[in-house]
Amino acid sequence: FTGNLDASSLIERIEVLTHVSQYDPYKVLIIDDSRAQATHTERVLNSAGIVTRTLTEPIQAMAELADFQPDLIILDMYMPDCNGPELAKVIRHNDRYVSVPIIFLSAEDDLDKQLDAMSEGGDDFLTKPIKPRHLIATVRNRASRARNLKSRMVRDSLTGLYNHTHTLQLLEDARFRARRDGQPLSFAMLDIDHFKRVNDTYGHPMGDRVIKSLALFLKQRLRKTDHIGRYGGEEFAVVLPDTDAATAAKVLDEIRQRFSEIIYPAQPQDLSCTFSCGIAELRGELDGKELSKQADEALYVAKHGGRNRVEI
Ligand code: GH3
Ligand code: MG
Ligand code: MG
Ligand code: MG
Repeated sequence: FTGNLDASSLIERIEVLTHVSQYDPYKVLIIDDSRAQATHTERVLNSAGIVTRTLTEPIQAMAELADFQPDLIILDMYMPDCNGPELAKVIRHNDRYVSVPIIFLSAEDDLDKQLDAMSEGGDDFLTKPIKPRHLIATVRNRASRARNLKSRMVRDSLTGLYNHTHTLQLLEDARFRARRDGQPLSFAMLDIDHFKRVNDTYGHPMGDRVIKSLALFLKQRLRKTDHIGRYGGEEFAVVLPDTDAATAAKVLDEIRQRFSEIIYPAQPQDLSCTFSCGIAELRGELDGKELSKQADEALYVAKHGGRNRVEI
């Protein structure tokens, strides 16, 4: 590569592209039955700008993981209901948390017991008392690498948006929160109109450009709290927390309008594109599958109603 691009500015660029937010503080879930122990750990980590949440009842771990989405877990060895290694095994059993680092923090100094705990899913075993700098460095290093890896696993490489699988996981998390908080939730599905023609007339690279530009357009115009996914080839999905269907339709319709006004310089003639969109709102006991099915049905109506429109 040329010019004054050094490695760090290159990395910065890649992070902008893939939206890895290395600048968001790391989030650590502390699971320890002793409030006093947990408070000490919290203070050390908080002093380094790391956000913490503490759970003294391991039984709530799975719900807390879904809600807090920590970068890393600090786990006690001995707790009344359930010991640390057992809990690590349960956490690891869930697809979503196979790669979240688990660090045991305990006064246990028997190496056999430490190694057993690691074999159940722990990544590190830190023995108390531990120097604050040691704890902070371990947490930072592990969390940083895990965050990088995760962002690569959950994103689509062409657009940097969330991939299909992760979009559905985000929908599940959002559904959980919407239910808990009694807030509305909408799910939108978008599909570019007559996209085959774009590829056939202008070539595949031009098609890719349109896909990337719609991705960027959605990122710019939606809220930071909305989750945008590339659902398939020229299909996108958006999870809109705290938003009812009518509001979602208004937002997406404005995006639809603006997107249709973009002109891509091309041969044999300049190109513009439109998309159709279907929206469904979470109601009653709808699960994620049913919600996306309803959005898909609304999308079908939009397509058959003449395309370039938003339907609920
Ligand atoms: P409709 O308005 O009914 O959606 O028409 P359409 O032509 O968009 O419908 P269809 O889903 O049949 O075609 C989608 C096309 O998108 C087919 C495929 O070649 C193209 N496509 C899928 N993924 C990509 C991609 O990553 N890049 C490009 N350039 N084209 C893609
Ligand atoms: Mg304990
Ligand atoms: Mg399609
Ligand atoms: Mg299409």
